Amino acid sequence: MVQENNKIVFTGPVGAGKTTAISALSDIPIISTDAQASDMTLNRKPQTTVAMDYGIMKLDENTKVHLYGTPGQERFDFMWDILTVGGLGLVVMLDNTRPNPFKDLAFFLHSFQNYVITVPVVIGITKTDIKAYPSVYDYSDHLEEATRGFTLFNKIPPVFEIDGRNKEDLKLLTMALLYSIDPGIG
Ligand SMILES: Nc1nc2c(ncn2[C@@H]2O[C@H](COP(=O)(O)OP(=O)(O)OP(=O)(O)O)[C@@H](O)[C@H]2O)c(=O)[nH]1
Ligand SMILES: [Mg+2]
Repeated sequence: MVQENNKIVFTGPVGAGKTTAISALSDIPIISTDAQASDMTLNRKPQTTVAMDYGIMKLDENTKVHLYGTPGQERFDFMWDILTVGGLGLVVMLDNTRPNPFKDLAFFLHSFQNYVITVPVVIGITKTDIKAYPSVYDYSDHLEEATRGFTLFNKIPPVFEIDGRNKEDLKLLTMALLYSIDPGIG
């Protein structure tokens, strides 16, 4: 029987909800490297990922999607390149309540530039329940500027408004990525 293994990577700034998302999606207890954040006021949450998150989403009996989450903090960026090896796609999660989420978009697309020129990317905007603006259309409008100097593998990546705690929202986001990797998947 054919076993299909697919690996995707979740990235984005501190607090965007990467660890929350992987634990909501995973069919196994996630492996996480969250540690007590040294500056709680900066992160507004007690824990932060220092190396990676890992979970598995089972699409059917033979198809597994390996979910890897990166640390959001730039000081752990040595993990970013390691985690993308063998990956088939990227989820960029952005926190709508951050001071400059368009800058975050550009920063993460640039940081993962070598990856996203070869594999598709989807974008999920979280915490729109706390702050409704900017909208998904505003993010789409900023994509050209955010990718100046290189061309994304999927030229116009979809942008979704999601709740990082909501499994159905996360499934939609992940399936959008998986279908752009392989329309026949699942
Ligand atoms: N109100 C609201 N809270 C959310 C949403 N998505 C995620 N959260 C919360 O925001 C926090 C996100 O924390 P994490 O999942 O640790 O964030 P992370 O992206 O892994 O952060 P680092 O590992 O520090 O880079 C959690 O407390 C979630 O419950 C959302 O859409 N709305
Ligand atoms: Mg995390």
